[in-house]
Amino acid sequence: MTSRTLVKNLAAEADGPVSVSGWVETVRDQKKVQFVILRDETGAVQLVHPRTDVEEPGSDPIATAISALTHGTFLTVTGELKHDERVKLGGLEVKIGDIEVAAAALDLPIADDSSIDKRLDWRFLDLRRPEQNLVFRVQTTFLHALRTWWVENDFIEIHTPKLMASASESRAELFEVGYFETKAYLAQSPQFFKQMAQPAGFGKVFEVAPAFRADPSFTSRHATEFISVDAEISWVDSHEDVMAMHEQLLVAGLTAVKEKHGAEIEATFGVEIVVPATPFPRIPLTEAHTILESRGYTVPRTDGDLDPEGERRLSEYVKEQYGHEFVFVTDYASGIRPFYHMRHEGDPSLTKSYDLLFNGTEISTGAQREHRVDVLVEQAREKGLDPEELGFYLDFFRYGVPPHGGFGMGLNRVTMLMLHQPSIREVTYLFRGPNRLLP
Ligand code: AMO
Repeated sequence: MTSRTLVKNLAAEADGPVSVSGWVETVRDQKKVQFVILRDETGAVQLVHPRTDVEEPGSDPIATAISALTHGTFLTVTGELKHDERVKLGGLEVKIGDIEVAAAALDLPIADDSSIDKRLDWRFLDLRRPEQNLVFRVQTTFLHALRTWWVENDFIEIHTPKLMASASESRAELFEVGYFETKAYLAQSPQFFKQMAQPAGFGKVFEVAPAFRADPSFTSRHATEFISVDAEISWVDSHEDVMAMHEQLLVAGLTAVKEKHGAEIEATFGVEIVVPATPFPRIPLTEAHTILESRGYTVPRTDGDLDPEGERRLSEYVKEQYGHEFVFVTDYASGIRPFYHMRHEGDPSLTKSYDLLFNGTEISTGAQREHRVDVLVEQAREKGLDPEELGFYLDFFRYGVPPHGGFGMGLNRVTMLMLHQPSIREVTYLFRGPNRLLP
C-alpha cells in the first residue's frame, strides 16, 4: 500500500519528501505557476507547480498533466512539503514532484448549491463535502461512546432478526415481503426480541440496527429505513430507572462528541455541543399540554399526543425555563401507547412511559413493560390484538421474567438534532423514503 500522509498530519511533518493522496477540489492553472487543492478524508492541502514550459509550451509533462486534471479526479502526488506562513490554507504546501492519477473524473453533475434531491441522486459525490464527512465522524464518535458506556456497564449486545412472522409495533407502517411459500415482515423495531433477553436472563442488552417503517410521509424526520438504538434492562422499579440509564448514555455520547469534534462542529455548523446536565427535565404529558395552552398553543390532535409544533414549543419552553436541550415527556395516556407499556398502579389510564425530545423533536420512546402475562393479554385484547397471534411473545412471560424496561432511539434523528441539520436526509448515509430506493 502507498505510504501516504493524511492531510491533517502534514502540519506535524518536517519539510521534505512527502506523498499525499486524495481528490482534486480545484485547479488554478496560471501562466507561471499552477495550484491544485487536493482534499482527502481529513482536510485539504495546496499543491504547487512552478511551470518550466513558459518558453516552450508542452515541454513540461507535469504542467501538461495538471492542465488536464478534472475536478474530482483521485490521485497521488509525491513531492516536497514546505511550511510557509503565507499559504492561507494551513500554512503549508506541497511542491509537486510526480502525479499518479488513480481514476480521472468526468464533469461533476452536482455543485454545493444543488437541490437536496439532486445531491441524494449523487450521494457519493455529495459525501465528499467536508461538512458531510464531519457528520459521519461525529456519528461514529457518538455511537462508539454509547457502546463503550454499555460495555463498561455490563450490557450484552444482541442482533435480533429483521425478518419477522408478525408485526413488531403496529399493523400500520408494516413492510411485507415474499418469504418462500409464505410472507414475512420487516422488523419495525427489535421490541419483542429485546424483551426476550429478559426471560433469557441477559439482564441488560443493547442493539444498534436498521428498523423499517412503511411510513408514506415526506417529513424532514421520517425515513422508511432508519437506525434504531435500543436498550432493555431488568429489575426496573419504573420508567424512572430507564430514563436514568438513558440520560447517562446521552451524557457519555455528547461528552465524547464535544471533546473530539466540538471546535470543528462550531466552526462548520455554528453549533455548540452542550453536555446535558442530569437529571434531564421531566414533564408529564398532561402538564405539557397545560404549559402549551398557557403559552397560547392548543395541540390540534384529538388523541392527546403532541404534534411536531407542540414538541417544538415545549422544547422552547424547557430551554427558556431550564436551559436544557432535552426533556422527558412522561406518563402518556394508555390509549396512545402500545399494549406492552405498563400502566400506573393507581391510574391505569396512564402508562409508565416517556418520549424524549431533543432540540424540539422526539428522538426516543421508552417505558417499563408489562411483564404480568394475564395483564398483558388483557391489554392486547383491549387494543384489538389477537393473543393467539402474539403466542410466541406471550410465552416470554409464562416461564419466569423479571420486571424490565427500555427504550428505542432513532440514531439519524439524534445526529440531525445534535448538528441542527434541516433534514434526516442530510445525516443518513443513503436515505430511504417513499420515493427513494436509489442509489
Ligand atoms: P417508536 O415507534 O417511538 O418506539 O420509535 C422509537 C424512535 O425511533 C425513531 N423513529 C424513526 N426515525 C426515522 N424515521 C422513522 N420513520 C421513525 N420511526 C421511529 C424515532 C423514535 O422516537 N419499540 C418502541 C421503543 C421502545 O419502547 O423501546 C418504538 O419503536 O426517533
